[in-house]
Amino acid sequence: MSKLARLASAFVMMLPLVMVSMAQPASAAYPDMRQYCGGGYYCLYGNRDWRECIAAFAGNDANYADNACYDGQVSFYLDNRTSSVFNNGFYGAPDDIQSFRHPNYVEMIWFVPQGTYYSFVDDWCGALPCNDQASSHRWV
Ligand SMILES: [Ca+2]
Ligand SMILES: [Ca+2]
Repeated sequence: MSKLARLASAFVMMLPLVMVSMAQPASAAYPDMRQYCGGGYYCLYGNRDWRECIAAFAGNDANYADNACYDGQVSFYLDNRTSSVFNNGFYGAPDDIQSFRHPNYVEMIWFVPQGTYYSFVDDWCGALPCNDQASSHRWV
């Protein structure tokens, strides 16, 4: 099947799902939390589509082992948990983000330009999975 045909059939299959989700929003319990990412911050989320366990950073962080995230209460350690991100940094270098698999900026797994958000980080890293892997980040 051609790529276009695959896309078309995937789109047709999505339509009933979209209608179901409009009638019964799953977002009530776990809303899209991009709106809680303030200007100047790099925000990380524990689940896809910017849901669950938000953490926001104005600066660099060399090790997430001592960072919590907010999920209605401040809990759940951030380390090795990130599934989606939003770079809401202010325009003007350094305003892009490098995220790393390990503490101390070792092994970059994704790059997020200023003003960009990724609904699922695995779509933006290399051959090795990067979901639930991030342990540090820095502005560049
Ligand atoms: Ca996750
Ligand atoms: Ca890690």
